Amino acid sequence: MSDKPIYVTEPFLPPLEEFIPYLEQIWESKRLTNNGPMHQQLEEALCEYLGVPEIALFNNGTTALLTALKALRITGEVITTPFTFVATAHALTWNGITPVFVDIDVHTLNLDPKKIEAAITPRTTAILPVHCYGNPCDVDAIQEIADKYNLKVIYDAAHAFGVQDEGGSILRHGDLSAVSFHATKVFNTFEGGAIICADKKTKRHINDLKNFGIVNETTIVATGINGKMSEINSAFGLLQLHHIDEVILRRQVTDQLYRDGLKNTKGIRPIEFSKKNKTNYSYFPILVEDEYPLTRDKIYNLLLENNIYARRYFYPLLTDHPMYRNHTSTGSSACYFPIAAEATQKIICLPIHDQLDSDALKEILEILNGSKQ
Ligand code: T4K
Repeated sequence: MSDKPIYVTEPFLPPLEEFIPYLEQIWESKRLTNNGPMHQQLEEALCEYLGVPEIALFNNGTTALLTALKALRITGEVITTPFTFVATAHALTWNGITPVFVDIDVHTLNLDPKKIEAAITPRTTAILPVHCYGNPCDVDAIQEIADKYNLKVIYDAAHAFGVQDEGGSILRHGDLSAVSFHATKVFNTFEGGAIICADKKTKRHINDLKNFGIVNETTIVATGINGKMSEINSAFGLLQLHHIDEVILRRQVTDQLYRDGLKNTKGIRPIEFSKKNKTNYSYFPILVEDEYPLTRDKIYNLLLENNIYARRYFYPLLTDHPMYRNHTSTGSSACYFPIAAEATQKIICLPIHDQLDSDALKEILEILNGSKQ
C-alpha cells in the first residue's frame, strides 16, 4: 500500500521561484483586480493558445456558466444532461430556469442528440450540453436541432480546455462555451474560468455582466454579478501556460499506460476518446461492467483501503439529488435515463495527473487486475 495518498488528481504547480517575478509586478503596480494588466495579458494569451476569437475570464467556472446564461437571456426550460457535476444544473436553477434532463450516449456519456427533440416544449429556449471528461459532444447534431427549433446552445466545457476537433478548438461551437480553471482541472488558476464567444460585442456585454453591469462611473446597464478574475489568478494562468503542453503530454503517457495495462482486463471498459480529436487527458474514466468480479463500489472501496482516492464522477445522477427529483418531469432516473442510470452505477475516474509516478500506476493496475484483490 502506498504511504502517500494517491488522489484522483493533483494540480500542476510550477516551481515557486517562477511565480515570484509575477508577484513582484503585482506588488509594484498595486493593481489587484478589475481587468488589470495580468488579466488582459491572460485573455490575449489564451485566445492565442486555444485559437478562439474572444475570451472573458471569470473567478470560477460556475460564475462563467451563470453569466453565459444571463448574457443570452435564457429563460423557461433548458435541455441538459443528468450525468454531470451539479454546477451544470445549479447554473440553470440559480437563474430561475427549469432544467429538463435527457439521457446520454452509451459511448461518450454525453447528452444524446437523438433524445433531445422529444424533450422540446414551447418553453424550451436552449440546450446546455457538457463535454464530459473533455470528450466532445456531437456538436453538429446538436446545432442542427438548435437551428431547427431556434434554440441557443451553451456548452458546459468545464473539462474541455485545449480539446480540439478537426476544425480547431471545441470551445468555438454553440453560442457560448464556459470552461473551468479550478485546481482540479488540467489548466488551473487555483480558482478560475472563462466564457468563450465569437465576437467583441458579446464579449463587451459579458464583461459588463461580470462587473456588476457597470459600464462607467455613473452608468449601470444590467443586473450584473462580481465574476472577475483577480490579478494573482491571472498571473498564475500566464505562468501555467508556459508549462501546459508538457503537463498534457505527461497525462497522455499515463492514459496510454492505463489503456495498455487494462486491455485484457475483462469487465473494465475505459471510455474511448475519438482519435480524430486532440484530447486533454483530464480524466481517466472506466466503467466496471457486470463481468468484472467485483462491483464498482467494491473496487472503489478496495482502492480506498490502499490509500487510492479514485472518484465516482458522476454519482449519484443529478436527477437523484433531492433538489432535482422534481425536475424529472418523466419520473424515476432508472426508467427514464437508462444509459445514465447504468453509467452512474459503473463509473470510476482513476487517478491521472502529471505527477502520478510509475509505482502508483503499477499499484492501481495490480489492484484492478486482481493480483491484490
Ligand atoms: N461544470 C462541470 C461539468 C464541472 O465538472 C465543474 C466543476 C463545473 C461546471 C464548475 O466549475 P468550477 O466552478 O468548479 O470552476 C471537483 C471540483 O471542485 C470541481 O471544479 C469539478 N467540476 C468537479 C468535477 O470536481 P470535488 O468536490 O470532487 O473536489 P475535491 O476537493 O474533492 O478534489 C478532488 C481531488 O483533487 C482531491 O481528492 C485532491 C485533489 N485536489 C483538490 C483540490 C481542490 C488537490 O490536490 N488540490 C486542491 O486544491 O469537486
